[in-house]
Amino acid sequence: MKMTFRWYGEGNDTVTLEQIKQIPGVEGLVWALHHLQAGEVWSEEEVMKVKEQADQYGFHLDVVESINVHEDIKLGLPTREKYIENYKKSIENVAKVGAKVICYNFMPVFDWTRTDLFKEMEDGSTALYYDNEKVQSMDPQQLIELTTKDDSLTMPGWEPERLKHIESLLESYRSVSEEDLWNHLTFFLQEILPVAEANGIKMAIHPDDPPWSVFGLPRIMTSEQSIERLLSISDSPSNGVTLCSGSLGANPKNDIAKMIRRFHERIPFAHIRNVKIYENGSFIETSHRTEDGSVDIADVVLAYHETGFTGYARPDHGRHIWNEQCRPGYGLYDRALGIMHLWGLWDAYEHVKQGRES
Ligand code: DNO
Ligand code: MN
Repeated sequence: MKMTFRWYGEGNDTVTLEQIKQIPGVEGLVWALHHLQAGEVWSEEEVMKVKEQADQYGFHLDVVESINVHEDIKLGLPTREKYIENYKKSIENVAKVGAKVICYNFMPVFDWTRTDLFKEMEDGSTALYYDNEKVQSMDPQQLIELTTKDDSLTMPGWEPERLKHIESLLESYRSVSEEDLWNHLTFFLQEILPVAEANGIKMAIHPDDPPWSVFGLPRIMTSEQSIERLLSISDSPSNGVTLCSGSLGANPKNDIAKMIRRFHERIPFAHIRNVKIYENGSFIETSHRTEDGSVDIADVVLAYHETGFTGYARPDHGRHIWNEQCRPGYGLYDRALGIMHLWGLWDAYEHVKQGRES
């Protein structure tokens, strides 16, 4: 398991590279050019700038998250051709700084959805929260107003600039079924996988978060069956999954450890975090410990350990603790604690294994 940490870039993140360097066992940054819109080419010059910063601290840039897919590709519009060509150029350019995995998602309009970015928990910390009833009863415009008040504190994928056109965006999806979305994903992958392969890059789709339809939009990466179907699109080693235990884990029917044991060869990137699910379908992001949430994180890490996982991992999100002011889910403290919890489990399993072998 290679441990990584998501970093939003100089001047765009409250966490510094100096701080990340002091978290045990972190070897690489999970990065992106966050100032670019979906569909734009990531130029060689721009990716080189990130490399220069990472080099100063000895971090690799093996994992990109995310090169976002333009809506026209998801909608299957004729204009997708141009954006697919741009995507190919971006793949080639990130390969020049050593990228080996590109995490992406195929969620229409919204990336991950939450109703509360700083929901207070019993111990006084705050965390990202999804209120199922609120989402059912709200229109998207209300939710946008609730979660994008301050530009610097929005969730990635909820850029106010893009969501200005929300009504027409939603309208354009009215006639797009889940089957259509699968077809558009297939078209996209068939175009880009040869380029990814030629550049030694694995494409790793991130599951939908939450793993069900919101606002009537089609969502297709939600379960073990979806992963099976995604992998059947192409046997290319470049066609893989970012297995996010928190996203898939919001549905109690998803057995994450089982998915790891089944699909481990096609998981180049692991997001490992916990969520606590409530009976009405709401959930909150908790600490990484199994006992604090609904996902058996100890078994998730065991599954990676047993299958000899050599891919990349990150703690995904954390709570906001010790009064840290940061991007929702992306503070330093709780993600660092999460990493140490993951290493604790991993090292213990390794210790037991070595003991058995000697
Ligand atoms: C959710 C997070 C997301 C994710 C993007 C991937 O679990 O990991 O921000 O990074 O959806 O494109
Ligand atoms: Mn994730």
